[in-house]
Amino acid sequence: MYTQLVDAPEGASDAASPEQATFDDKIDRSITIEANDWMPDAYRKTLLRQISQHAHSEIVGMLPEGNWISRAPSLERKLILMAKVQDEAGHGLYLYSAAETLGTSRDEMVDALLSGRAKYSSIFNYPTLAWADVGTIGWLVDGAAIINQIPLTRCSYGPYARAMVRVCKEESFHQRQGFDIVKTLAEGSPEQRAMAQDALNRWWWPAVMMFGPPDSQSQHNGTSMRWKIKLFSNDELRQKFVDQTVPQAEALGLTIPDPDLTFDEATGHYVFGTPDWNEFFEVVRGNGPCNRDRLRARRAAHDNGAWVREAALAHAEKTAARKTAATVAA
Ligand code: FAQ
Repeated sequence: MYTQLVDAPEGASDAASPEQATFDDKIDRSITIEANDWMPDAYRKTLLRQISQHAHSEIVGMLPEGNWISRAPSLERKLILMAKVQDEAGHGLYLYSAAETLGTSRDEMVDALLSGRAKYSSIFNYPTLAWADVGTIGWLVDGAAIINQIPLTRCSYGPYARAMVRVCKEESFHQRQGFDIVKTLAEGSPEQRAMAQDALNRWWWPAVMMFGPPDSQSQHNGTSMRWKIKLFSNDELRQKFVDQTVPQAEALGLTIPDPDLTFDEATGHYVFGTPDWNEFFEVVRGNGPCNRDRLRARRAAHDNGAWVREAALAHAEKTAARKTAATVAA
């Protein structure tokens, strides 16, 4: 019953209620919480915050790579990249749907993103300067996303956990396509190899920081882990990412830009340098290299898509009216 100890003012008054006891018991026994189940307000708020931020990340995350669809070096690469970017839109939609089950509408969430009130992943505020960046995003960013998201398929909230199953399968294809691009460049001409190394130099630390602030500065690790929304802390996942990715870089013959990186035989883990956390917090505050561009692009996409939403609504109204007329006639 340790979930009753969660430091959550909104849920505090429910601590002794039968609903709270049932909720705690389900969490303790790893039985998923479903949309219609009673849940503490603080649990609902935390989930909404994380799932909506995650959805926004998928949608904003289409921009750095979408930018390269017309410039991909072959028809095959264009097709693959287009499918990948389209998958990210799908992930955003599954996640908005999962978040809607918690009682907030998609319009409200999108409004929070476009008005700049909502957060999305820091990683998507860096520019894609060369084709190698597209490969590096697939390799590192989708690689990091898989490590972060596989545990989410087992998280305590059913609609989120189920949405993550398909997302993770698709992310795994994305990671492989990225690795394949980087491998092709790494095995190519000296210029291509240099392009791959340059992209790794620029994306390594932002990818390491994607997992969130260090555990010592994470506000939500404690509560989210007790509620089994997060099954691992930010630092635990970051370590898994480094341990998994360094050998991949070695296989590619590329160098991780971290002079402090060493393998600790005793623990079986890599020891790595300290990321520039000031940079991370600046990016999260909206002052990264591309924050303003990203929001400008999303606002323009939303405005340009207004006619599609209007048409879909008009079609839904017509279909509903026809159905009602048919029912009345029958
Ligand atoms: N960027 O207390 P914590 C992808 C904020 S999807 C911006 O540790 P938490 C697929 C955090 O919100 C990538 N803000 O927070 C793809 C909180 O602020 P708040 C997204 C960040 O939630 C690939 C504050 O800092 N993935 O890549 C970041 O317990 C390629 C304190 O932090 C997910 O969203 C950050 N990196 O842990 C798409 C996965 N980190 O809300 C296209 C689900 C932290 O109090 C192309 N989310 N903050 O104002 C999670 O696992 C968690 O939410 C964490 C953060 C681990 C991201």
